This record gives sequence, C-alpha cells and structure tokens, in this order.
Amino acid sequence: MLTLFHAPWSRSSRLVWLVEELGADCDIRYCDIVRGDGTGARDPGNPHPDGKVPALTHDGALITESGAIAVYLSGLYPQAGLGFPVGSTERGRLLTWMFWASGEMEPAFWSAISGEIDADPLARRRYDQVCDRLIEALWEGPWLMGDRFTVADVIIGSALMWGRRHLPDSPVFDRYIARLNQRPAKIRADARDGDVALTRAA
Ligand SMILES: N[C@@H](CCC(=O)N[C@@H](CS)C(=O)NCC(=O)O)C(=O)O
Repeated sequence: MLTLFHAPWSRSSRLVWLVEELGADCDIRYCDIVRGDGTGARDPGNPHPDGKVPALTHDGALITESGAIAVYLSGLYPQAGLGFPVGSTERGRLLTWMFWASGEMEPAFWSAISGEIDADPLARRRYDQVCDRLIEALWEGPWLMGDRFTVADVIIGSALMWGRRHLPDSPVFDRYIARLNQRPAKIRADARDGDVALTRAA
C-alpha cells in the first residue's frame, strides 16, 4: 500500500501531480506542517523524521526527499512511461536532471530569492548557469528530454512554476509552463491539492 503525506501548497503538491500522471494507486494523507511564516504545526501522524512533506510509505517502508519519491514512484509504474529502464542511457540523462534539480537548481533559485546573487558573483554565476541550462534544454521542447514527458518535467516544471518571477523573462519558460498547466493530470492534481485551513482544523 502506498501513502503520500501531503500538505497543500507545498513541495508535496508536485507528488500529487505525479500520482495523477502515473495513475498510481496511492492514498493521499493531508497533513499540517510548520510554514515559512511560522504558522502551522508539525503533524504527529506524518512519519517524516523532520515533520516535513513530502513523505511516502510503501508497505510500511518510508521514503523521503521529493526526487527520491519521484524516481521511486515512477519506477513502480513503468507502463506510464515517465522513466526509463535500468541500463538505458536515457535513464542516465534522466537521473542527471533529477539530481541536478536538487543539487544545483534549487540552491540557485533560493540564492535569487534571498538576494544573494546580487552580492556574490559565484552565486550569480551558478544562477546564470542554471537558467542557461534550462533555456537550452527547453528551446526545442516540448519537454526537458525532447518529445518524451518524464518525471523530471514534474519536478523541475513545478519548481519553475513556483519560482517563475525569480527567473529571467523568456518565452521559453512561459511556453513550457503553459504546456505543463494544460496537462489533464496537472489540472486534476490542482483540484486535489487541498486547503491549508482544513489541514489545520483536522
Ligand atoms: N528537500 C526536501 C524539502 C522538504 C521541505 O522542506 N518541505 C517543506 C514544505 S515545502 C516542509 O515540509 N516544511 C515544514 C518544516 O520545515 O517543518 C524535499 O524536497 O523533499
């Protein structure tokens, strides 16, 4: 049995989207979390060791970290075609995107949000490299890996949607985000994302 621990309007929203893309048989457990503004509280029912989301349990085994959950879930549903088989070179490219997202892209976005890129040339350089890499990959499109929509589009695409105003003006980003928003699974996931107030009342 699969259970996703999810808080509305958070990093776990992208896993709700992935569940919809995969057609996964996964229970969604709505949780409260401590938000950036200090509101909310740790949910005692959430098994994440830091009280964060997302967390996934599979027959009692706990998996955390968005990228790990995404790779794990897409591996359970190979027929959905969001990943590649072990041993294929495309899987190597896909894993590169997945680890790059957490190791390079997310820190670069945070340094833009905090203003660090205006004071630190190395932070600026990393941010510019991240933006250049994305624009180059998405130039042809329609997806990060070309014609095939993959789990990397869910993880990286959701970060671009969330952080759009911290990215440079580019029709490449705008068109990509518009394509993502038109996906039926994304529309279903938005409807399922939930209401922060209700998780607190629960
Ligand atoms: N690296 C983690 C980050 C998870 C994370 O920070 N989640 C936030 C929600 S966006 C959270 O649960 N915060 C609650 C807290 O810090 O206690 C991942 O991507 O899964």
